[in-house]
Amino acid sequence: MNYNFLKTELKDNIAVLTISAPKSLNALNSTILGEIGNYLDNIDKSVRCLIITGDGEKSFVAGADISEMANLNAAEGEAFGKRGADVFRKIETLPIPVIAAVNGFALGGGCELAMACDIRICSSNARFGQPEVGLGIIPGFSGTLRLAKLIGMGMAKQLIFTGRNIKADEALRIGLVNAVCEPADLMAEAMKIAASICANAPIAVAYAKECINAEWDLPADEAIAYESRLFGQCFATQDQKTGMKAFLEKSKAEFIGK
Ligand code: CO8
Repeated sequence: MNYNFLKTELKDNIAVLTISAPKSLNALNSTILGEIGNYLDNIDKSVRCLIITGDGEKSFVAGADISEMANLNAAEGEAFGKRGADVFRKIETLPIPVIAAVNGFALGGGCELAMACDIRICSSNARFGQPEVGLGIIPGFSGTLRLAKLIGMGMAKQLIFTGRNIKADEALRIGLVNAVCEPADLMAEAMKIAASICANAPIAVAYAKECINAEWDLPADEAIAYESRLFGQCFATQDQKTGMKAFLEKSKAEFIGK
């Protein structure tokens, strides 16, 4: 599939999706959101891990496209917000892990995109923030929900109410990212994490993601039951037999995703 604003690569079961709109520091307009949604709907079945990054050295995604939003009315604003939120929810519920490799500005919708991913690492020049209130809006791609979940309500409220941008080291300290690396090392580091995920049983990884996502919102007893059910389902897979047999034989398991 050819896209106007996305570059796509696939190597050893790892897909890399690069958002590329250099004139606007990769800001997300409706077309780009549509392309990302289309890409996710058609992602190759062989992919076991997806890395999302931004084109260039300056910006991951500098937010939703302000020029597209400037003249929206309330109904159009809600529709635009829903469009982004739906695409980001697709990322969150994709049955494979998604890593955000944040290579610069991750502001507004860019920070929200990173937060919809399962794992975030960033380069030392990255900047995060939710500057929306300075534009007269609020985070509209599920940022109020995910930022509070990730870093706690107090810090999320402060960042959103002030609109302050933070540097990579502060993002690491508050748990918004898992690791910071030199810009030149970012993609290699993301590939390394992806490769270590790909070495594991794909269905087990998918079930683990599903459990962690689902259990967050469930009462403890239901969450425990949810995990027990998917734990049981693992024993219906060939990869569980392969993995445990390999352990007992002191050999390396080759998982097939069945
Ligand atoms: N939208 C549109 N264009 C953008 C955006 C953006 N978010 N960010 C940057 N650009 C454009 C600039 O307008 C500029 O274009 P031009 O060259 O034609 O003037 C070009 O990118 C380069 O930008 P700058 O010259 O400003 O570069 P600087 O290095 O000086 O500054 C910054 C970089 C700090 C990233 C600066 O561009 C900036 O502050 N950008 C806006 C950041 C921002 O506020 N993002 C949040 C947007 S709101 C949002 O994301 C809401 C999400 C939820 C939507 C809900 C829908 C209802």
